[in-house]
Amino acid sequence: MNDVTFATLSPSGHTDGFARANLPPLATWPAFLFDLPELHYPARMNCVAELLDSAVKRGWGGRTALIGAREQLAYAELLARVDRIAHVLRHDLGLATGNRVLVRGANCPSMAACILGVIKAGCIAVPTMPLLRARELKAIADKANVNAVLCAGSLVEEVEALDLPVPLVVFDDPAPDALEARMARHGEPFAAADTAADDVCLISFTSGTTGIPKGTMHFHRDVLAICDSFPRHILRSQADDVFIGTPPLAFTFGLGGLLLFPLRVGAAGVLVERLSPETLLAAIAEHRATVCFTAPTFYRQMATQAGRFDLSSLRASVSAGEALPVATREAWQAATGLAMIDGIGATELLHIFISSAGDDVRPGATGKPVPGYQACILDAEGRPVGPGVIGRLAVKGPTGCRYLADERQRNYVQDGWNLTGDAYEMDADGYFYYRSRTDDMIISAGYNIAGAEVEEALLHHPAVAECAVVGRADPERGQLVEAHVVLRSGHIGSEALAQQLQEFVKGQIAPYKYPRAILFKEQLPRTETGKLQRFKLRTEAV
Ligand code: 3UK
Repeated sequence: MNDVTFATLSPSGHTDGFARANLPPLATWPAFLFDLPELHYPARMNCVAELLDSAVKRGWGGRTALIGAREQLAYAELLARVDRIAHVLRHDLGLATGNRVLVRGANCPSMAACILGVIKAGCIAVPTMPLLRARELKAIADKANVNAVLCAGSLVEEVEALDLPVPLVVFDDPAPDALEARMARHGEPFAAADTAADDVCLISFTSGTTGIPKGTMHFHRDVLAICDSFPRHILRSQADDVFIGTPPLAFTFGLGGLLLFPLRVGAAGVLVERLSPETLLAAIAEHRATVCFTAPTFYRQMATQAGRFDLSSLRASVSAGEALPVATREAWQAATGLAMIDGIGATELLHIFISSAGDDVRPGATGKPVPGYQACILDAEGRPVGPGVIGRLAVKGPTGCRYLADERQRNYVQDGWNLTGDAYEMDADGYFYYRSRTDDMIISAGYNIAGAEVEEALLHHPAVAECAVVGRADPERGQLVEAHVVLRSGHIGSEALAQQLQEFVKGQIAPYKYPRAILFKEQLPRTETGKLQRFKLRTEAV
């Protein structure tokens, strides 16, 4: 197989050279693989023209593209809206190609249209999550040096507080200078900006459970490459699919799963905000959704209520963002009959790169590399290790890490491999098993303990709704295995129950791994992308 590391980039279609100037040095890029014919893209292309204009040209104009809480848009209607937005950006606001546009909103059709409009205009979309506060938004706006902001009317306060010296246009808003009023003045089609396949179109900030957020830069070709990998080969999405789920569009898990993947095949994406496990189940039934994307804890909570809803339309459920415990896989399968599709993705690689579906699923394993990607396990010195040895997960494929002006590029990419920061193990058949984050391995009295294994054991207990196991600094043992447990309703935390849980764990896994401390909690701290914030548990006062 050929590793293609581009010694040069093709001529940019951008007037503003910010993105090219702030890409990491070529020598620090990962290798890129384009062996598969479906990953051969033309040197010049705009990914939104490929996703949207081509769909309408193919005769899909009347098909439903997006379903929101208040409106539905057919492909032709979405295209018309995207074109109007592109006109506003380039003509009314006078933005140049290559300018960065921060987009802020909850999941809804207008948020999606804004992201697509920015990219079709040849600008670079910087999507941000609704829960971010002024300080976090400021860090992103500064780092990406944004030239304009598109913000949902209901979320504008935090942006106004920043007092950025760039145009701010609100959308989903009746104001006379809002995006909708401006769009009404532009009826003509917008010819997609003539960009290079390797021009940056998206800067996605990592959800960052720790540290300063990193901006990951993605090309037009990367956006298509994720559509032509996981959904094509593992999910096997088709035109009659209806995608639904919880991840925000500003998280690449949601951007791919709820917007890009459906558009690539002429399918529909349901975009509704603030879904709970219960309302997601209701929405699946209401929209006859076929494919669901959400995090493991959501599936675990949904499993207990699934019986009350008509989920007969659902054919695939994708779990990502965190490790999928076998107990959760089993509960979901028992409730719905569906074999969960686990998949590991990362903002740096844009979407899922290891996964398996259907008969290829092996419980406990994330899966095998998605066609187009390669993976292996490396030891501390960077040498590949064989089956049964825990080491650092290393990946390469059509997408890979390019941080926006960030020294941490050298940590994530070594010898052409993307190092995700996960400790994994491979079996003799090439399946990959998640063990922990490399920096989360608990070392207690000389033993290496993967928190996920202890969590797995606890989750099999009927009183446990959710749990998180961390290593807390301990003078005697170095680290102490500490479990934070959320109980199912009807159970009350007590010393007796804690002891019962400890015995329960000892009955399933090597006794030295049992949680010496158990703390009962109302809820666990999570990011907006659904990830557990383990560092908060490790450091909080007890
Ligand atoms: C962890 C998993 C075990 C793992 C993401 C799908 O999560 C996404 O991106 P992030 O940048 O985080 C990446 C890290 O999250 N992780 C994700 N999926 C799994 N661990 N099993 C899994 N199935 O530590 C990884 O390094 O927030 C997920 C698609 C797009 C994404 N950006």
